[in-house]
Amino acid sequence: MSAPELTVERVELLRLSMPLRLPFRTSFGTQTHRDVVLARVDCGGVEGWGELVAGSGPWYSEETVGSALVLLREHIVPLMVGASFSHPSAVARLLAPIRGNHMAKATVETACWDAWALAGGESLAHVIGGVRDRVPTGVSVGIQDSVAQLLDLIERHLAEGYARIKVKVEPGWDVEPLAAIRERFGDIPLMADANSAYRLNDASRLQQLDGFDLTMVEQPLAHDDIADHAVLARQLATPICLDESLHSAALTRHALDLGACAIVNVKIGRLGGHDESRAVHRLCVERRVPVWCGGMLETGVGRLHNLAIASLPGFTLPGDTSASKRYWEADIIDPPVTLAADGTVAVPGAGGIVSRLDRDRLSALVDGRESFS
Ligand code: OSB
Ligand code: MG
Repeated sequence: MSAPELTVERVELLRLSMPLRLPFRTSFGTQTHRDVVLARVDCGGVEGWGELVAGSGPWYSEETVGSALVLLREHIVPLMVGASFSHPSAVARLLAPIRGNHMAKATVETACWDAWALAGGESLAHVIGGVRDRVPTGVSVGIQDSVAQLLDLIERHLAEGYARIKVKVEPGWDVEPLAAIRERFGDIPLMADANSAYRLNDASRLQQLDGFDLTMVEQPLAHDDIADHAVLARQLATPICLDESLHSAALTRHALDLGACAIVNVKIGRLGGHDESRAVHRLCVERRVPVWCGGMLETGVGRLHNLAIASLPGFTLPGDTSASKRYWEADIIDPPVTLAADGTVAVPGAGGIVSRLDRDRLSALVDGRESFS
């Protein structure tokens, strides 16, 4: 394709709060809504959109909506306004001097990819290396008040067609619910996500999960650990997938070299944007390590970015790229993301995220707007 040169003329940050249809409980807490920040990057004639995926508090990672807004206002957006780029990788390089704060950076980095794809008349998925127009999709099911409730919810999701079930676990909500799922639903594709709820001396408890033939157990140990996961991996038959611990392609390489994980969860926000996500994908393809696209309860904007990255060839496992209605009464994109009966979701085509925005719904929800030029 032609490589358009774009200049960032203006960056807008929009704030909105969206109630989740159901509270989402993990080992680190219960979420009832999302405080969303969207970035609109105006490149004169084309615009790109990105979403901040940080939580309201520092429970999944150190970053929060508040910390990201400070970084965006004081450090990230000032570097962006007036900057020109002929390829979005230049944006990642421009932001590289800012350490950490990956979710804050990804908010605008992803928006620049979206604008650049639009300017070139291509789909975002195509320009980042996607090869599929539909991707298999699973669903992440939170901790419930009872096993009966959990089974009901899973039954509904299986009837909708989801290609795999991921259940959140923590000590005391692990062996019993997983045994009940296997008993009720047989050999469905099943995995568990602990969000760092265990310690290395819980290894014998985690060994009990080996009886359930899980595709993987995600992030059993500390959010910033790689070394203990490598020790644990040698004591488990179930493959370990890392989520929280992996913030870059380099850290992913260290984790793979140490044997800390056999599967990698790619989250664009955690990695700082599409550029680093592609680097993680390249590494994992080279090493024949399966990757899949995680989720952060995104609105349609972040969801379309996730679906684009999930269309790359190495994403061989179903992602947490569920349909809009699994999260929202009404999404901010139109049409919303929907699940087909075969368990797949469509990858967005050309036209940019801007062409999918539900402008009326968005204006009704936005309760704060800052503009930088
Ligand atoms: O650990 O994957 C996680 C949601 C918020 C924060 C962390 C996680 C999750 C999920 C939900 O599991 C994934 C989704 O459906 O967006
Ligand atoms: Mg996870």
